[in-house]
Amino acid sequence: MSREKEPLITHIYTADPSAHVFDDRLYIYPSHDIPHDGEDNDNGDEYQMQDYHVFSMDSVDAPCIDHGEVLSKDDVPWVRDQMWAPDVVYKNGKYYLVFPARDMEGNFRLGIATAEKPEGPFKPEEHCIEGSFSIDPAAFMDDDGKVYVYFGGLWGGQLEKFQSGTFDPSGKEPEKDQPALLPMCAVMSEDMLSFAEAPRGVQILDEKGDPILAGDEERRYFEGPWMHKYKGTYYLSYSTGTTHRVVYATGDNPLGPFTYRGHILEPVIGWTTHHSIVEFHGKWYLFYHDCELSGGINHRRCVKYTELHYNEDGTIQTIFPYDK
Ligand code: FUB
Repeated sequence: MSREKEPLITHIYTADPSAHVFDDRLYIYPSHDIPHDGEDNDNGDEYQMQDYHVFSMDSVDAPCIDHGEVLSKDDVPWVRDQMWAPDVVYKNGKYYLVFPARDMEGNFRLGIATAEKPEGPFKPEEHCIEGSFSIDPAAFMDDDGKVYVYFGGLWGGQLEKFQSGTFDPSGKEPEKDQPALLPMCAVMSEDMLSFAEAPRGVQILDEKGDPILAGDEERRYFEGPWMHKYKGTYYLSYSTGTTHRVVYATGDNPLGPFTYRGHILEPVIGWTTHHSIVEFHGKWYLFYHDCELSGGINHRRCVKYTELHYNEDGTIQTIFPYDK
């Protein structure tokens, strides 16, 4: 029986699923939401994640296996708390977990942990990646083996406070008629432990070739980037945050510019929306989350998946999360 659009993992709360295929098996690297009774705020304090679990499946209809805790905040010297949305990339015969967390000063940074197997366990580096900041890293390996990490999130993710690369507590979003803040991209070093060059903003343009503006909340970047390649075109997808959509833009270079194309996923139950896109056994899938399992509590989310379809012209068919 298909589990499409149904909670896939029900024994713990999970969110922000990054899905990948390794050795013909599908692996999911999500956040692990911790239930508590605290209140929500724009700083994201309700997302109190302490560790990561890895899940895997033989096929989308097979049992989804929990490989258990593969990294805890107590094992990472630079981490204070809030281990948010991670991703994994395979390179140099190893699996690299790229993850965000608050450092001892309370600022979000990105770190690396390494494993011999896709299901972990992951051994963390002692320090965060030098020059890293903000949240939601998504690692994409191009056909030439180069790894690009896309990242950044507004508000709780502090992107507006890191516009110069260093933390400025007074940093604000641009005025509504100014270009929106951009997702960041860092080319990784060959050993995957550092940025090969300073991260740069990735341009997202409208149909006229003009930058999407900060006031254009239906289309501007908020958080949760993902990169995939389909028939030679690069697809940058992301959450619009305040308007609760997953949207996408396409381009012919992983560093952009990208042109806005449309919606992938309409709003789900809960404030956040976060996704990944993966090809598995000849079909394309969207992995995402909502708060159905907890009856709508924002920080108690559950991972779901559904098939994703392209049109002949390469555009993606919009997914309506509660249509069966
Ligand atoms: O899970 C914590 C945050 O919520 C993520 O970093 C965002 O993308 C949103 O899903």
